[in-house]
Amino acid sequence: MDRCFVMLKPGVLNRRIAGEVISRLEKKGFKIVALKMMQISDELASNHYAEHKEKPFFNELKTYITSAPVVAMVLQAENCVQLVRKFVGATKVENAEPGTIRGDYALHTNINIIHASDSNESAEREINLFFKPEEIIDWKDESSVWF
Ligand code: FUP
Repeated sequence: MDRCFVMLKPGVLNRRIAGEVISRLEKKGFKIVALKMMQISDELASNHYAEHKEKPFFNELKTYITSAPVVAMVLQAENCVQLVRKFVGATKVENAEPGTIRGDYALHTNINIIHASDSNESAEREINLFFKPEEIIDWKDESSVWF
């Protein structure tokens, strides 16, 4: 089963919508196999966004991402990365369609509220960056018993 790293950025806790966003991800059907709240260090922020090191928005992005705790998650589903990215919406706020998380909750590209891996390779790298193997729980899904 495919996995995707998802991170609810500081704006989510500031705006008290962590439950709402997690609920939307759950209702879509993604299986949460890891979840924790954490304060990102400057070093972790630099590692995570290493590809943007030379970009003009890098320092601002780091300041934002370390300004309050984040909620880090690993989601699991078939074709997980592609589906989560669609669910999250476009990077540029003007392209983020209503109905997507970014389309529904953000007015500014630089302080959007959610990160999702953009490929299976990024997912693996980011999951290893944020989680120890024992923090990921591939639990037995008994949903068919309940519904
Ligand atoms: P995404 O994978 O959709 O998060 O997009 P990127 O990796 O390109 O960008 C990472 C973060 O950098 C975005 F969440 C917001 C920030 N960013 C800007 O502030 N300005 C830009 O022009 C592009 C990205």
